Amino acid sequence: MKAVANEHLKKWIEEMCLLCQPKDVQIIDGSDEENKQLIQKLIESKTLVKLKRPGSYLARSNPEDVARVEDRTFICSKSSENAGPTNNWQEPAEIKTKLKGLFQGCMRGRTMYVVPYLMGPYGSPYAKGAVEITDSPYVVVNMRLMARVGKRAEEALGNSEFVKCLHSVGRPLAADEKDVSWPCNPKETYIVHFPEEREVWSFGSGYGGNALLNKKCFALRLASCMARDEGWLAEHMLIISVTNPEGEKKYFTASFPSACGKTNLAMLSSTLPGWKVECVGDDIAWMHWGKDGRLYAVNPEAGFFGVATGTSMKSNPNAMKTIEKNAIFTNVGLTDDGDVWWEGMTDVPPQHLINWKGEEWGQAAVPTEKAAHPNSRFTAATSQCPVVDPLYEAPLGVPISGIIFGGRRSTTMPLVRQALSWEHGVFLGASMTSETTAAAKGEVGKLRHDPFAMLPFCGYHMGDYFAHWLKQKVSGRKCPEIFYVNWFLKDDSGKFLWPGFGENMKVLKWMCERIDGKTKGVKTPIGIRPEAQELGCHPQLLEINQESWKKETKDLESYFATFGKKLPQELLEEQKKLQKHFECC
Ligand code: TSX
Ligand code: MN
Repeated sequence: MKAVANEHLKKWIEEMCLLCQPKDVQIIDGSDEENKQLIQKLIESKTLVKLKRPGSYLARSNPEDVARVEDRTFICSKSSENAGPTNNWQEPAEIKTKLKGLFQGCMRGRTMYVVPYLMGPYGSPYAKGAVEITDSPYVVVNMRLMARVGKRAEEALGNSEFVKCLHSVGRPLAADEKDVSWPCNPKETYIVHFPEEREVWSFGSGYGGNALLNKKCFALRLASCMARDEGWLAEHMLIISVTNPEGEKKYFTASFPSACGKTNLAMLSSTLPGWKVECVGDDIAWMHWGKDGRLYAVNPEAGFFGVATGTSMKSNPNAMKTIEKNAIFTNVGLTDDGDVWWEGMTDVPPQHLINWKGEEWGQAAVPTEKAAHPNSRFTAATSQCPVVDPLYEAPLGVPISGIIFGGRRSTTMPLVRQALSWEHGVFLGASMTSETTAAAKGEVGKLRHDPFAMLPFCGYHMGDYFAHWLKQKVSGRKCPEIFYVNWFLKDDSGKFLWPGFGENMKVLKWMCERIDGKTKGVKTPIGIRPEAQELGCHPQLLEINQESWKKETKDLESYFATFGKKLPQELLEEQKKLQKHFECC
């Protein structure tokens, strides 16, 4: 084993070797040669299949290990009150004893990989160092695309403390036992966060957010706690720039619940001549206030881990170009010529392929099985995106002019509106709701609350989180304008009223013009809206239905009540204001 310089890391590796008892230890340096060897090993173990696309591979997971496991995810702060009513909590010392039992000898017969990584651009004062210890080489090759991994990250750690992420697939190998292609332990899966100790312990799953601990576990759950303590924001938001025909550029962040096309918006291909969108990130924004009083965002990630299903040259041509090479695909179909396919990629499916479960697919006239799992993924570096913003790695981030919230709603929520104040904007974030789709588990079309799209990702009490947002308005600061959008309104016959996708550029243009004071807008009780002719859209897209809003406001009252006394008074006041308005008329 190569020596490590950081004293804390040296000690932690020794401790974790004693606990997990791996066959050997490999410190990840991030080199191409090292990656080549890991890929070779993954091909030999049949975890990866080499594809026709240059430098690209396919992985098929165990069918029981296909998504994040929210009922197995815990926020183990010292006090249960700090985890709040929306997180699972267990007493930290008790669960750590349980975890130590599970991790005892869990890496027998496997290599322990030590992955030093940095979240945030190199040289950024906002970047944070961490190390993931994992027994999954699949995790290592994905993290290499998703984060800044290896020697440079280890150097950036210096001798300081770092976030400790421990991961095991939870399936030790006996002396001469043959490995399976996707080792995991679904019955004993635990994703456990210790916010005060800045630690994550993840056991039993090799998939996505359960195993790539840099992403949801660190950059959102732990980082949201750090942000609360240090006065910044760690958010589940994409970051884009919008440039007008005069070449003037504005940056926006946006958060949406799942199945709203966040990655599609992050790489939007504009239909408006002269207007363009460029991408800084598609999932996470770390935001700090600059000396000039403006809010600056960095993308802590270095890659995309996007949903493949539904991605096409029509829905997201720039994502399709991003994954033309050096990409890892998980749980998609494998075509006869060694390429990938998933539902929604093309109008006509291939005649035959091997589906995500490794089965023959396509002979039946109406396939009963899916080619790809609905939560199938692609992994690729941000740098490969053809519309990557020139400042995507700027150490101080990009200045944010607007923050966009949204949700998938077939009724009630108009296409776009602008918040009336910072408090009203925070209220809009807190009142985010979305209708479930077939991609998510559970009933289709059910309304779910997902405040700030942070419900599964906030590492502390959501009431305190709302208060933290409200506190950001301080004199001397220029808060971004806040907007709320809904691309998914339907008419009475069930047809989408708004064409969406590239046409959303028109909505972004209106936002830019509002920010610059170039258009007046119409003030309503739920926010400032455009004139229908400004967007050239159906007037129904901007209507306010009194009855629907009366119901909406009442539902919000009972939702807000679930946060108890931690719900900030300002948000209750916004809700009451609306209730009063819609009751009387
Ligand atoms: O991503 C979407 N966006 C945002 C794009 C930047 N989707 C896909 C959602 C699933 C992830 C959308 N779907 C959007 C949208 O704006 N809008 C819709 C609804 C819709 C679907 C199909 C059509 C129109 C709207 N088709 C035609 O009009 C032909
Ligand atoms: Mn996300």
